[in-house]
Amino acid sequence: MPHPKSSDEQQRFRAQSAQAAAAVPVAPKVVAPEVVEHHRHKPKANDLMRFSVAMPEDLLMDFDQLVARRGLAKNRSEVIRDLVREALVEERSAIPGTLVMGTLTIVYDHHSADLNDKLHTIQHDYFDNVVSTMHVHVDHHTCLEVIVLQGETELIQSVSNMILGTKGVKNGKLVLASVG
Ligand code: NI
Repeated sequence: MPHPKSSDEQQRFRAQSAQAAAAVPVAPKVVAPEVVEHHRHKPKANDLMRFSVAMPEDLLMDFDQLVARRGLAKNRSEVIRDLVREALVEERSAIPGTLVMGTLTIVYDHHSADLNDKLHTIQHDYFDNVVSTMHVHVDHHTCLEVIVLQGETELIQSVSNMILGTKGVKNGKLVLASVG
């Protein structure tokens, strides 16, 4: 088409172009959302990302033995992920005000003077935070107790320390799990 020169010609050209545009039906462009998502290749939070780790050979050999001990379902990546999660839970559990669940396991001799009473009193004083207690009579003298605790981390740790510090408790350990 020759280039229009006069303003009349330009007007005619525009009118023709508008007619031509109106005559051709334009199909609405439909793109399925999942196709758009696929083409973006945006990494999602749970996508596995690769990175390389450098460590001394003897540490790596020890680590591989740990991986082997954790069973056939685990490999280096799985065990590293477990260790990272464990470290994060521990760190979060240390922040005051964080809600945690704790399992306190203690071993004690029930013949120790007043020990059962003392342990009972502590658990009744903090009944709001004691979810459940399992008592196992290990032998004639020894008892094992698993106390499940719930609440703000500093309170759970101080209740645990009270129990662990009670005279007659032979040993014990608190394990915290972050629930937030
Ligand atoms: Ni017992």
